[in-house]
Amino acid sequence: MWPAPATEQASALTSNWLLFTTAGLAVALLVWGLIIFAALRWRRRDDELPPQFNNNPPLEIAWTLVPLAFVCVLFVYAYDAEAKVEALASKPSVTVRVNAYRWGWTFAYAGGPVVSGAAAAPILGSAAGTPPQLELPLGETTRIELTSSDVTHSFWVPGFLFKRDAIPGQVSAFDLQPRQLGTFVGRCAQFCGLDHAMMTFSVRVVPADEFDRWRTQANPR
Ligand SMILES: [Cu+2]
Repeated sequence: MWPAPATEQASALTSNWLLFTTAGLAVALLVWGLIIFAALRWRRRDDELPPQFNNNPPLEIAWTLVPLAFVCVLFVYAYDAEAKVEALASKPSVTVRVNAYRWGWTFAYAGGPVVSGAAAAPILGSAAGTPPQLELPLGETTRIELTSSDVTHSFWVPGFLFKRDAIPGQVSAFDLQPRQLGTFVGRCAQFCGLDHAMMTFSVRVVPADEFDRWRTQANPR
């Protein structure tokens, strides 16, 4: 039912999501309950009106302050979750410069290697490529420095509950600390032209020693 948080950053979002859903559901049940109660209790039986009243300050203050308190609490928790997602480690283990272009991705690891690939089945224009794979070490912090070399794209890994726009001329930095092994789907989430739908990539999370072996092997000497 809930997407399993595959990174430390995603776990902050999952808890926030649960909190918002629970709070929303509690409010919904109360409102639905009151609607059903009112509809049954004061349904029309004859031509008499049910008891009428107006101007009830305590009631009005309550239904102003209680929702306000609710929103304030949710704001604090959402702010805290966002701060955890946005936080940048002082010393990330790996740094990758990610460049999005029409219609592919380049993952340039600081110190090598550089992995690049384009749309597998482009509709027009460029030749078919192979969507690239972003390799990440489990449990370590990888700094992504995201940019674009043409139009606005968006780096989206649904399994990480993470999406960030790739904007030409700007570098957006974020950290990913995977806590689950496996291969995850990645896509461009910002419509960027004809082959936008084909602009995919994958993310593979491997144990740290395997990551080091991959890196040594992929690095031409
Ligand atoms: Cu794109």
